[in-house]
Amino acid sequence: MKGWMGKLRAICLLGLTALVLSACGKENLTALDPKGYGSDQSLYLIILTTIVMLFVLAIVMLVYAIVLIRYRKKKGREDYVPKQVEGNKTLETIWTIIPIVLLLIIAVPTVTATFDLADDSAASDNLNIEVTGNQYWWHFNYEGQEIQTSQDLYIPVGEKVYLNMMSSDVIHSFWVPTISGKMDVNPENENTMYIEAQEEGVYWGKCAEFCGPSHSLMDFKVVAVSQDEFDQWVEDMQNVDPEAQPEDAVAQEGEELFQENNCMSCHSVGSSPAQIGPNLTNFGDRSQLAGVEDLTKDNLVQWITDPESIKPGNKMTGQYPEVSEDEAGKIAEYLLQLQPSEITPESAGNE
Ligand code: HEC
Ligand SMILES: [Cu+2]
Repeated sequence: MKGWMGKLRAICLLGLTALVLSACGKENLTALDPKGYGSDQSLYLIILTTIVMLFVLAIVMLVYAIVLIRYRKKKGREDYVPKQVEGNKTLETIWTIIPIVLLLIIAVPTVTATFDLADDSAASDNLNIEVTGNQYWWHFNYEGQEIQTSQDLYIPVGEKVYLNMMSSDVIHSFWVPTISGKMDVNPENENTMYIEAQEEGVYWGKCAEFCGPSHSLMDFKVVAVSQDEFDQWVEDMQNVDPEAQPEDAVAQEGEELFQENNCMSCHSVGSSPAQIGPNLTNFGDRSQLAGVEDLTKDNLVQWITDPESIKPGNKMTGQYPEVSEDEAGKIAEYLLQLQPSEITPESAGNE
């Protein structure tokens, strides 16, 4: 009976572990199925270092097993002391050289890839985007294009896109596992990196440096579209008239409430660079709210009335007059119709 219970427990534990681990694998949030140069390099280095480590593990376990079997206490040989090899020059040399060689095998490709990914010699011929990390959202400024946007980074597929990255507060780290390596985003100095998506699609990004209570909710997306679609998106974004009135009467009321409730002191629509909160020019085109929740009217009303319940410690909570659910519904109608483009994460295949 007891053995049976033990086995059952072991099977349950194994099943649970498998379940937990399998949930980690989102198709577009994995470094193990690279679709960009940076992540190609990362995977190559992951495999290389794993092989080296397995090699070391195998040798150590082999020596361990030999020693364990050969020099165990045997009947009749209790006083046997094996030959002492302390200070053996040959052995000392061998086990100094092997680790050096192994470290070189890891270090040379790692350093090469690091310099390669930081190479910005072609930056001036390509798209440059200023990336700002904020607690707990990302802002993107398309240099020379008059486009400001937040949360979703649109890029043309197959092109190197140069990111110039800084933080407005604490250290964050920009990471889109499927297409890029990681890069720290600091408040003091600008770090640069380029990304390149080899296939069209939506790639999920994460902040990879602990930055506060909602660090794990600091999600964003890279939307990689064809060059034609990208050009269309740029045109759509540039054509937005921030003064345009919504057609719908409820949305119009919503816009007024948006202006009356201090929302504009942190958010902007259009290309003016208000930086305290996300730019909302194409808010209705997003598929996520604040990076994490599905963008639905209900969730949006919840965000406007109580952002703390969605992202603890966010910088919007308590910074505007209280709005009723009814008012929040009208504001939501206004924000959801901010849809300047047909090119969206959905059209690019967001899952
Ligand atoms: C003190 C500045 C501030 C004020 C005032 C403010 N917000 Fe925000 N808002 C933020 C910040 C910061 C975020 C990002 C929160 C996060 O994701 O951590 C945000 C996020 C949002 C989002 C989600 C945006 C996205 O890209 O998903 C919406 C919608 C929003 N705010 C609406 C409003 C409305 C409506 C008001 C007025 C009732 C308002 N905000 C007032 C700072 C502010
Ligand atoms: Cu962060």
